[in-house]
Amino acid sequence: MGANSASLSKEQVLDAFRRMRTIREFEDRVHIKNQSGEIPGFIHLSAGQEASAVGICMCLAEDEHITSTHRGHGHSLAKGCDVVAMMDEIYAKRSGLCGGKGGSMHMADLSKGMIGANGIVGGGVPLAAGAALKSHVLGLDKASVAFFGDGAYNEGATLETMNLAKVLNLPMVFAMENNGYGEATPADYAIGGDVLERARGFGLETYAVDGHDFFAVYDVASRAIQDARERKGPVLLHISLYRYYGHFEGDAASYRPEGEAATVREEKDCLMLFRCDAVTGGLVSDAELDQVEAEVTALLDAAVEHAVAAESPGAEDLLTDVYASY
Ligand SMILES: Cc1ncc(C[n+]2csc(CCOP(=O)(O)OP(=O)(O)O)c2C)c(N)n1
Ligand SMILES: [Mg+2]
Repeated sequence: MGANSASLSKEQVLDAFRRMRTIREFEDRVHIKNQSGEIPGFIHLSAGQEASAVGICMCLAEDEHITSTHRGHGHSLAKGCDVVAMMDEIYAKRSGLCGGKGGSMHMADLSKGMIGANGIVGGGVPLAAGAALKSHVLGLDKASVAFFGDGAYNEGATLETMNLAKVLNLPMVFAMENNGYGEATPADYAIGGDVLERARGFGLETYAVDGHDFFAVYDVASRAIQDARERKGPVLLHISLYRYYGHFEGDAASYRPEGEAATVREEKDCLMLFRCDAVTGGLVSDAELDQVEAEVTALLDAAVEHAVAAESPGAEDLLTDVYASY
């Protein structure tokens, strides 16, 4: 554990575990409910990647912004979006986070600093630069974070934004979540050159971190975000992790070697490592973590029940939310 994570209070440690556990249970429920045909739309799950979302979002204030990807449930929950409203949104109900009109790939809650999930690979990256530009223009000490994947690291929008962020010295962190694959294409094959060298070529500060280790992510992210706030320059985090489910729900994932996902779960699961480190380090007890798990299970039971029973939008909702009023 580094200096920053060592200064986390017991409440913060329990909160981090709660957020990670909530994401895992949310994703596992959606996986099951999608298989039974209850959920409309296209779903991408982030189970396995929780330590990155939570380790980074815990370093941000509510009014600091993130942008996400097509795999955005974890980022949204980590940033504080309401669990019940998110499940309602997945079920396309009127009480959903976005009125049931966005679904899985368009979660957003500006009141929590969550600008949006995004079906366009790399599409969220320039939007985070926009939030950072606001901070720059108004002279605020607020940072913003763009989450994106290894596939998005090869998108022009991402590369152009790295350049712009350096030119304008935007208070921005590029959080590249490398889960080893962009759809079925291995990251090792698709990324030309060295990941960190590429970002350094744009003049960014860079850090590499094990994305299975919450405390390691928190240590690096808190430093990177503070540097961005203090206008020391934009930063790239290369976060190595793994997604347990397929690229999308329904993907047979035949491009992965047999047993790869099971081995990562067994040896590097972020919740398992968290429990081990936090208990061994004397930060919390097993019983306290068990209690959090039980509360999260009850919350997810209630969220699914609420979503199933909630009302769908009606014809009268068709023309609302079309234009923003200023
Ligand atoms: C601009 C664009 N190109 C292609 C796609 C199709 N597509 C959806 S997800 C994806 C892979 C993205 O991989 P990565 O950035 O590594 O994110 P991950 O799915 O691994 O979280 C692709 C190619 C898209 N949605 N948008
Ligand atoms: Mg990927």
